[in-house]
Amino acid sequence: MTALARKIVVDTATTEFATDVVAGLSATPKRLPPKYFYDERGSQLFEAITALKEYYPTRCELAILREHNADIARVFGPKTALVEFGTGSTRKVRILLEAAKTVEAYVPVDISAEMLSREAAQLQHDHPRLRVLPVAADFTLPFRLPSAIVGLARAGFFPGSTIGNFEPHDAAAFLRHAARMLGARATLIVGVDLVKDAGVLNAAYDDAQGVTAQFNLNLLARLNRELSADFDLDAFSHRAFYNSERRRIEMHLVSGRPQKVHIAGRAIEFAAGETIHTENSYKYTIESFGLLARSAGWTPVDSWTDGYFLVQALATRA
Ligand code: AVI
Repeated sequence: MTALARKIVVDTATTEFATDVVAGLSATPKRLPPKYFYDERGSQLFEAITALKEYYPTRCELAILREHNADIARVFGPKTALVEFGTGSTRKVRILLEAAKTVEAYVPVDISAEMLSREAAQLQHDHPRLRVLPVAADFTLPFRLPSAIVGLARAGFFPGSTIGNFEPHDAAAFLRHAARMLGARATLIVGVDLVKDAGVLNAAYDDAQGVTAQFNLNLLARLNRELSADFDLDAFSHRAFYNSERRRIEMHLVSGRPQKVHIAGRAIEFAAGETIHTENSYKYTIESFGLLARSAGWTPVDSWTDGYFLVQALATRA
């Protein structure tokens, strides 16, 4: 290998980001993958969203977990390893662990190795008898579970209604993948946002303070920062609405005028009023989520709800 060849380091993450963005903005209608919301600023804005009075899902899920943690914990068998898919913060699993005395090992799985090791170390400190075994991986793809959990029963935890950000066929594919990862006689606890009054849903994704608008627009700011794009943020606005036919919140960025934007050597044209579709957040009923889970090899075994949000326990067959 020549000295020059050794110096060229291909940043595959940036390349994939640029490829996804150019593909999405060249499609009709234009779209961007929601996973790119979560740079540092986007993660801070999402945290701020979870504290908004209009954004009920986090508050409702935490309250359900607090009220029913003992019942939820009863779903886990003796000597269990609990695998959390896409951990981020350990705030929710801590509530479960308080009651789940049969959980002997906790496996947080997240792509962000830095946050993962910080959260895992703190949790290990607070639960010295629990085996905390972090895995840095994309939780939507097959990953290797730690050999230290061999012999333990397996349970999964997927809170936050993240399942709603998947298209339904991708949600089913994720549930099948979780079933394969956890194996026979496993259980899975999933947080699911429920279909409800459109006014409540619209307000949750278009709050009065405009935090969700900032979260949506940060995607364009990120493209300017990381891919040297030249989006004029004042020329785009946030639009979120409940599509009752498809039972989903749609988030878009609307171009306020005809304009041309440059990104990664391409010129992208926008008509006035043209939108970039940035996110779907699907809402389920207890029945529709049960059907989805059954189609993916899970059986609903118990559920807890306040009418707004659902914590659903699933089991794989023996
Ligand atoms: C992460 N996810 C479950 C959030 C949701 O409610 O779909 C993302 C979000 N988008 C706008 N507000 C919150």
